Amino acid sequence: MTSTDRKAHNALKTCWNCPSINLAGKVDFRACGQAAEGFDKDTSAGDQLMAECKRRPGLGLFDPMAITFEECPEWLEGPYGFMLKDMRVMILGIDGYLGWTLALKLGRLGYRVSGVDNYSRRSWLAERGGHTIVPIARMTDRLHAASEVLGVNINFRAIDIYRERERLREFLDEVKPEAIIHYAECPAAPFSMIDLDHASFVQENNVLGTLGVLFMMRDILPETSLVKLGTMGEYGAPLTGRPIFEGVFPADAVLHWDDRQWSLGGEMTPRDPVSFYHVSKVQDTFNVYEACKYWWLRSYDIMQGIIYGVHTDEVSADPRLRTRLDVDEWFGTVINRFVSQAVIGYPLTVYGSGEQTRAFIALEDAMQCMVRLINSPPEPGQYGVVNQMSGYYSVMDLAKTIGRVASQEFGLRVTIQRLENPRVEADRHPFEPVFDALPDEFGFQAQHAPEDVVYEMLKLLTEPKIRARILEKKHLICPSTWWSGAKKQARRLEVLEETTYG
Ligand code: USQ
Repeated sequence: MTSTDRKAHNALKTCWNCPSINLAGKVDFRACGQAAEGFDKDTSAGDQLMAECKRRPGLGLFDPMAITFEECPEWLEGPYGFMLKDMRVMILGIDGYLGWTLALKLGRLGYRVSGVDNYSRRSWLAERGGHTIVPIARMTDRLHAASEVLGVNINFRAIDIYRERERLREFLDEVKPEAIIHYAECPAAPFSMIDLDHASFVQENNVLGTLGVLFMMRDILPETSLVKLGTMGEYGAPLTGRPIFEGVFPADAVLHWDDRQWSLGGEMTPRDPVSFYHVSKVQDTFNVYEACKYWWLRSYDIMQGIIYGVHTDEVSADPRLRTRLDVDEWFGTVINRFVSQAVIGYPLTVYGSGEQTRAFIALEDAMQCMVRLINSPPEPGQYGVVNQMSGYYSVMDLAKTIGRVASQEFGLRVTIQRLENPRVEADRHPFEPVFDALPDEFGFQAQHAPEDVVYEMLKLLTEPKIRARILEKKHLICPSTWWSGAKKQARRLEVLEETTYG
């Protein structure tokens, strides 16, 4: 088979995967297994599993496995596989770094995008006196610009998904999204470690917000797929050196103990989170898993590596469409921080030895993954896990790469400093993540290497106005939030001049 006649990754998925299916009353999930017992036996279909299509009611009752996406006129082939015509996608957390970026991309591809946000990311930053260093417009201006520049009309409502559940329920019922993308959580490990109030806030906000969404889906959107943002940090870095599988052990994994052996295939792998924020994601994992089991909801839980970057075609189309970029101690992630530090001549803040290794993925690649997951919904009851990453690197290697690109391409002089590590984390550890599902099952191909993305970031961040915004918040760079509870600035352990690492 050549690449030209290879089928799209989701061509052979069937109505069983499609959110347009109506299973209500036709499949008795309580019977466990795709039991035919509950459907209407008065029909001529006998004991076969039957369903209706919400988009094509004229089909009547039919076998949901009989029609594939490539055969169905509602599914059209696009750049990321077959996509459901005018698919309704709701993004929870649409004002954030990822939510806004995805909204524009989906809108541009022809999805009908709606979204909610309570602007909390903006207020969490304000708590510390920080700001996004890439300026972002107010939501009303963003929406206006999306329509004017890209022709994308987004149905937005300001809602707190945990504290305004009734309003969320009403909006969900009104829009009836066929996929829900759940980004509406507090994403910062250091923020969750500030004190008891912050740890409680993050866990309550994240875990109970998600729990509410699951119950609403049970009640009003049982066929909708949930694409939920988890994190690679749920797994930690197993010191045994065993691979970090995608959520569950592979079918042929075996546990040997005490002269006996058992299959581990399909069992959840152990989690070993690295902050109270990461713990909230582990709790979500179990809540989503249970909801799929009890109510036959369908979900992909995305174990996402650390994101970096500022560019997609859509967010770069107009300054009012830019997505946020945080580089402070609480909300800035490591590559985004290092690049901004390089721009203002601040020695790159490597914590500890810098040998800690993490999974990464560029913003644009992450968006590609999301569209592919939306296009290929799980089956009823399926809790799928993907490790969403495109490579893994040590923090020190990344600092050196950023230093090299900044000095060779932009003439910046970059030093690296090793600081006392405010976190509790192993800095020498094995790390062997498995990340096969997205390329093998969803057709994902990473297209952006760290060097290229860093170059793109430097181009934007060295613009005088943005550089000035980094300088303005320079005092928020050095970490002072310690996992131990200490409140002090991290001490410098070593400085690496450009000549020693370049
Ligand atoms: N680090 C430094 N210097 C810095 C900042 C971080 O050496 O200035 C190190 C940290 O010690 C850590 C690593 O870089 O070992 C990653 O830290 P990070 O702040 O970039 O990322 P993390 O706290 O792990 O969390 C971030 C996001 C979170 C997401 C997670 C993916 O904030 O939402 O879940 O990345 S992952 O880490 O794979 O779990």
